[in-house]
Amino acid sequence: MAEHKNQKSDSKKIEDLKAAYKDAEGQTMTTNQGLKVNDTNNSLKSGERGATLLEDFLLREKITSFDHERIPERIVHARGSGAHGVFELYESIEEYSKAGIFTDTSRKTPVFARFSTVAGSKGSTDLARDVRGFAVKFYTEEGTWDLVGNNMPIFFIQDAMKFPDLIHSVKPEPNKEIPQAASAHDTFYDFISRSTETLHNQIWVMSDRAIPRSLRMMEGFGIHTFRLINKEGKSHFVKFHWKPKLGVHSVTWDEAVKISGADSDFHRRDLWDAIESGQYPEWELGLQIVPEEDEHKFDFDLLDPTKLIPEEMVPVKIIGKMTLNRNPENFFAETEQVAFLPGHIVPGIDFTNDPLLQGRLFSYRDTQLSRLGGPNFHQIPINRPVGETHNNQRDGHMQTEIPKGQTAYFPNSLGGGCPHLAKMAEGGFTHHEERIDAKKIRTRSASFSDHFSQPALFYRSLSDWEKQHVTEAYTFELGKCMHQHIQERMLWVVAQIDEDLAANVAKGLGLKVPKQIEQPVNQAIGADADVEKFQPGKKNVYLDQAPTLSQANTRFDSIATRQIAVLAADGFSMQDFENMTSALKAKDAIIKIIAPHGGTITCSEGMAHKVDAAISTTESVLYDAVYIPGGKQSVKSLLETKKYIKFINEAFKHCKAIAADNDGLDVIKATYVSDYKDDEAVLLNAEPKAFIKAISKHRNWNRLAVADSVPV
Ligand code: HDE
Repeated sequence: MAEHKNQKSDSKKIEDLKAAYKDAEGQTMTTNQGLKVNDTNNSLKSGERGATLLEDFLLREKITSFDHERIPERIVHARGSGAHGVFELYESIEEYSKAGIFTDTSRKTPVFARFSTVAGSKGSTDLARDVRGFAVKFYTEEGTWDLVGNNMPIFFIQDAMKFPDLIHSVKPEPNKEIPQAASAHDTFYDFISRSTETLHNQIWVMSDRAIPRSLRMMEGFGIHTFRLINKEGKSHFVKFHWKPKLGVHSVTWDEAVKISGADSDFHRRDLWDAIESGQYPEWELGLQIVPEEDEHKFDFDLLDPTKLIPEEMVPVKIIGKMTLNRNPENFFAETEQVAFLPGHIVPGIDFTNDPLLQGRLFSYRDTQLSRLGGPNFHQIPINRPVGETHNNQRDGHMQTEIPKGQTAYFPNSLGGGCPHLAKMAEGGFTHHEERIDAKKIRTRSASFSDHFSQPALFYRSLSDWEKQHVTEAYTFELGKCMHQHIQERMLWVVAQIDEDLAANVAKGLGLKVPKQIEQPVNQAIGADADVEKFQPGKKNVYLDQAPTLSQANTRFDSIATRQIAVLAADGFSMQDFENMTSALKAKDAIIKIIAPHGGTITCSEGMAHKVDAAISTTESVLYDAVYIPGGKQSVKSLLETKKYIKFINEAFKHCKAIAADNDGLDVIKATYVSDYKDDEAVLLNAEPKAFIKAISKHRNWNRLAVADSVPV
């Protein structure tokens, strides 16, 4: 079978999947029974123009298969993209965990990662303002471990019992099925403003984290506190972090809205193309480890999934790296059918009593039963572990294995006692023994009642431009709510996080922040509970700022895979082009020639260059930076094609780096950019290295005040 260029296939899991690959190259068409097919275009009829006959088994097989192609989409995280890869450990952490994946540095553990939006349907846009799922399946020697996380370190709610309410509130409203893939509507804010535990995750969704530039440029978090268990059975608490090698970068809301129209597959395409071109995305795995003895030393409860442990309090220890190096062969078979279960763990990793995690341990297996049709979903190739599996579970829909022998029970003598149980020394799994002495009770711990301190810490830790984006996001989202009482209640709630933020949003909405509202009754408790006891307290400042929460402090050291739009037409200066693009390519940026038409254009040296996109088929929002080489004839053509001016103005508005050389400056003169020649990311007749530096900074946010006034 022909291998894709640049795709790695040296993992045990890929070898396993290959057994399921089917390649039609050079083959004859057959039915599912192996009968050779001679005509697949015409049904069997009584006469040339006659009715189709029921006898036509070829028609029936083809149409029946088609009729049943769809399976239920995921109830949440329906839209996603996945890729294969490998996890490598830098150093053993046997002091904390006995898991092979955390102790054996010689291993290359195969992984499959799936990234997703949460609220939208399978066909919705990639650039919705939303949390992103970040799920990784590790096919380890000791069994499959699924780390099913998000790109934000906290969650909306504290108890699984509320999940259906949360999701019903954010999904399209049930009477009109509007809006698709958007939290900006009444039911969501009705729920949010009455469940103040949601505020921390909600303010992250208002931040730029909810509109990533690329799936390759976002962090991942396991969210819950888990446990690591070492050989001696000692437990440490742990939070899992994924840190992208390319840094954490986002687009602006104006871009997100426009990208949704220009290319709703923007993230999916970006991930696919990067892997296809051999620019493998990489994330480092980091751990925040907390000794059991320190469980109660924090101002928040470690079991509360709406709280993060600031890295400034417990640093992240980097222990390994995930590289995604192979695209799926088939979207449905792999990305759609992959089933992640937080309950899939291996010896050395264990759960805590986080009530959200506990509920997830039930939900994920349950949902696969209707999504994938029965209990044998683990036999689907993408879900199979790399090691052998043996037990006495039998039958069910779509059983594809043929278990041999007379016995399907334990204990047995007729089957020689097999499969036999594993001793702990042989890797047998046992749960961490936790002493529990408690009443059975339906309630919420009072230690979960601080709802305002961490959203406030997050907001305080942001840079000015990030704060501006949060303000604009709240104004937009609440502006889409039709009920004033919901808007006002949200304003009051936001004021508990930050009064200036609430006041600025109120201004945009043409409302006032109410001094008082009906008490924000913490509806996380039962009707008969002591309401006063469970009210969220006023915000508490236990850390002034956590700089690691701000994207202003991420990595800015690479322009790899950045898409550079080169605006050129026939007659462009080959010297300018070569000088600039060879420097950019040396740093792994991707050059795209945007010409007035498709096909090829001819440079000043008379050579033909392939056009990547005609200006009429593309948009500025799809690129990271713009370069205009000189060449009189080229520049004249660009000026005659008005869309170029819009293209450049829009790049300027979105704070992108713009460079031009020689005659290319005439194009700049026709745009808003010409008024801002001193801007640090406007490079006119500058050295390529200055342009590279500007691109590596992702955006020139200092331009924001000016950029907002550019009318495109
Ligand atoms: Fe999920 N979630 N979730 N979730 N979740 C699902 O499982 C659920 C939560 C996350 O790419 C579903 O297979 C409950 C937190 C990801 O296939 C479902 C609760 C976090 C994915 C489900 C949560 C996540 C899902 C739907 C509250 C981050 C996509 C389809 C107790 C730590 C995985 C499926 C993929 C998918 C239930 C909360 C992440 C219904 C009940 C917290 C990344 O089982």
